[in-house]
Amino acid sequence: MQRLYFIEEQAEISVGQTYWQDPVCYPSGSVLEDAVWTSSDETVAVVDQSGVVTAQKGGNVEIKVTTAGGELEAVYQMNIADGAKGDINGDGNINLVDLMQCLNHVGRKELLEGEALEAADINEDDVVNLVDLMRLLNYVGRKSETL
Ligand SMILES: [Ca+2]
Ligand SMILES: [Ca+2]
Repeated sequence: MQRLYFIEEQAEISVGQTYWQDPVCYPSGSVLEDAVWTSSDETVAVVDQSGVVTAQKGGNVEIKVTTAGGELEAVYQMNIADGAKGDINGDGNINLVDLMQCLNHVGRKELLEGEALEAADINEDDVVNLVDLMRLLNYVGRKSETL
């Protein structure tokens, strides 16, 4: 009897990153042609029909591949780390300290760089400006549940 399984039963990536693994078929045989890939929650991660997973937001999803005829299937768990968006100083919390750092950057008082700059770019448009600052402000001020 043929078996289909993933070597990595669990994988972890961050928001915006992609991941890919093909399942192993035993005994060997090419069963992946026209296989169907699905994600248990497409708001967390989407998977294309080559099995490439793209993380959308933090959470856990199950990635499943089913052979074209539906005879075999394999699943693995995908953990999406929330990334460090908003946590500019990287201390694990998003709070006033981060807000001040963002404010200082936007006000050109103290420019952020590297990972801090990336964490401050909340909407991921490659510039840290008022838009990011406002989102951070609303989040820290609890006006918004999400960044
Ligand atoms: Ca922080
Ligand atoms: Ca931005």
